[in-house]
Amino acid sequence: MHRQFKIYFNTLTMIFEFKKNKLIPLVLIGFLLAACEETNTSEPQQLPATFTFDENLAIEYGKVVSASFEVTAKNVARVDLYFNDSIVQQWKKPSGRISFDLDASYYGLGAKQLTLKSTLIDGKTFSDSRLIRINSDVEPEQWQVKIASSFPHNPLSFTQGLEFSDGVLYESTGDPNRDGSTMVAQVNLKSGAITAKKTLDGNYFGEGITILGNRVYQLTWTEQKCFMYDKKSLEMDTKDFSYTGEGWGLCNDGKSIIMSDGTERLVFRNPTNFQIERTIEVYDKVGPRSKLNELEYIDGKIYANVWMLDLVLVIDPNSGRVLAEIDASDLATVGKGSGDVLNGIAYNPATKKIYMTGKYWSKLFEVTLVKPSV
Ligand SMILES: [Ca+2]
Repeated sequence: MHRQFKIYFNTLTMIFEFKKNKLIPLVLIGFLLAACEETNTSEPQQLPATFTFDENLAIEYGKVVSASFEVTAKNVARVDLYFNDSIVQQWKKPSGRISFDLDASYYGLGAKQLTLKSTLIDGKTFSDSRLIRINSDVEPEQWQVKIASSFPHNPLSFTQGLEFSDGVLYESTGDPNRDGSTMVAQVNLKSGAITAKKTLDGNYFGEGITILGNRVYQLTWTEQKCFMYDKKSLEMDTKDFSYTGEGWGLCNDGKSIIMSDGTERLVFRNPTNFQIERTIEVYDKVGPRSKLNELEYIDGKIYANVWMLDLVLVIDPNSGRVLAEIDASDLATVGKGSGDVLNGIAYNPATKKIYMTGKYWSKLFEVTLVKPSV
């Protein structure tokens, strides 16, 4: 099948999946487009220079890997190798198979775009790209949790955020039934009682919270709004922030708001304007760790609940390396009941105590972390 035709065919198949009721006109449009391409392109494109390795090449941070590309055309004036947006190497009039070294230490962990841009003698340019992944060089430690204390937790709370500020426990919830049960609340730790709360209507699905200065920041799942409240009165700010993509979990390091979006990415944002300052990609030795949900910043590390697993990751905020995995399945055994997944981790810096719970759980636990003895 002709390459262009195949692209349109695949596109049509995808559209069919999502919009079956509009299939017939789309099929017609698709075939018309394909027919136009068939007549306009006289020859299949063969790139003058191509990588000799497949997509998703994985390299461990710190390692240097030998890679290569093949020059198949005779009229290539220059080949530039780009790592994301930067040229890292250049060859004049290359021919045959060219080897080069990929130094994974040069860039941080995560998915990177490697692009081979070839320029012909007549000035035409062609690009071949591969996604490569730089994995962590650290084997995560395996930690356990031990229950130190058990407290009641409101079993109607679909927990999305949990954090202490000045000794007060704050909790945010989502709204799976779209009935207006999204809230930001102050909670009495010992009784589990909600002592103050502000709710949003069913148009908003609340997500994580974090408290910086006197402000509570609250994400929404798909509504792309971050709402803010006075942390004492819970009075909502008149202004809010917008962002692109989904909102899942929040924490802060005292300077930046740190946000998860359900992927392996954690974004650091300026608390005064919510602009992105930097992004880390969370990786272990095998690859990306996605579905990062509720977050907590404890002693210079980011702790992240992994959605659908009874697992919390301990992450280096500078590199994105997973330093440890905390198996919290013992908590689920005792606290989950008929509730949903583990989600909710809070640290009280005044007492140095860590608390965990889950969505619709009837219990909230103070836990101690059991690390392997050295
Ligand atoms: Ca938290």
